[in-house]
Amino acid sequence: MGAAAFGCGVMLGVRPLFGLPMGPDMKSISCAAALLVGLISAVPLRAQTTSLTLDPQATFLHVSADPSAFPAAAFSVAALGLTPGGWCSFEQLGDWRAGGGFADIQRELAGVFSSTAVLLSGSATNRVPDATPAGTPLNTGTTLYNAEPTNIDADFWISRGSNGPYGTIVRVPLGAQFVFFAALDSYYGDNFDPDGDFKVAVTPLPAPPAPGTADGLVILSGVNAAPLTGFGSELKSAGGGDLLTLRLDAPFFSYTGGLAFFGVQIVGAADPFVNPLSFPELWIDPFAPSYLALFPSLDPLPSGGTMFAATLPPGLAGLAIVVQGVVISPATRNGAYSMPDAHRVTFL
Ligand SMILES: [Ca+2]
Ligand SMILES: [Ca+2]
Ligand SMILES: [Ca+2]
Repeated sequence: MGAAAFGCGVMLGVRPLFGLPMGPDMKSISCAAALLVGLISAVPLRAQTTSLTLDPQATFLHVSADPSAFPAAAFSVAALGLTPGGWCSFEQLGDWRAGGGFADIQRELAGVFSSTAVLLSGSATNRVPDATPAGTPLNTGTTLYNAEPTNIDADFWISRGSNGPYGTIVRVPLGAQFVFFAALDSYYGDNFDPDGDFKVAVTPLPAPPAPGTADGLVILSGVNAAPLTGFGSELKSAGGGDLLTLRLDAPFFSYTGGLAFFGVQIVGAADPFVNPLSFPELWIDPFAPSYLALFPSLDPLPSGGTMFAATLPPGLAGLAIVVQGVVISPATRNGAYSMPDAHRVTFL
């Protein structure tokens, strides 16, 4: 990636975000794991991608009989250009090695926000006592030795293995001032990264046009192209003869089997996004005559999500569709439901 490098490994470069090209003015900062909060706050970061080098031996999870595990560093939310209540993406770059018998291919990463930089010792089950929940929940397993539980409620998926996804979009929780990162493993003392490429890229983002709950359910849309989610993918236009592809997915598999619905609301091309019901993240009304179901209401969400594709007929100019879905599951961040951002396709 990079062109010019300066200072503490600061590099200029262009990098895709979930398949979407980003602007040429992004900066990424690649400093050693020893980079401390005060040091990164000295670098202008707003609206830029910051790449933090991570140590796969470091964790915020409980450890047992693992004396070589390191405490995870606390990174300042403000120094990363993030704002509580605002939006950002996290993406794992590179890979790490889970021990001597493993290759340098691991792509598992989690994060957790906190209102303080306090990280308790590895003997505590919940080492982040001031954690502020956000993102897609994940269930971590037990320690390799003594099989002690490690799961905490507040942490979130960033990267989930060799098949991805390798990144996520999160709404920074109110009160969050720090964020910790951890490779996901049951024993940390033997982890290492021989080529030093294990990093997390953090990018502040504007709020989506029609935000959802930001905890793991996503809409993907595409016009004559593979459907995409994430920043810049929410608004599209399409005409007669175009192939429209719409998908609802829970890419971290957190809600597979949850009862879901997925559909489109037909609106006027100039109509704004509205919340028709009493849920602030719901941008469709599945009870309205203008709602068209693409997935049977309250059927279990399949692994891999559900997809709809059709070639558009002519004569739709002046109309648009709002695309959204819902999954009902106790595994969601609010314990009841997850809603993705809504997408909108305007017909030409
Ligand atoms: Ca590596
Ligand atoms: Ca290991
Ligand atoms: Ca957890």
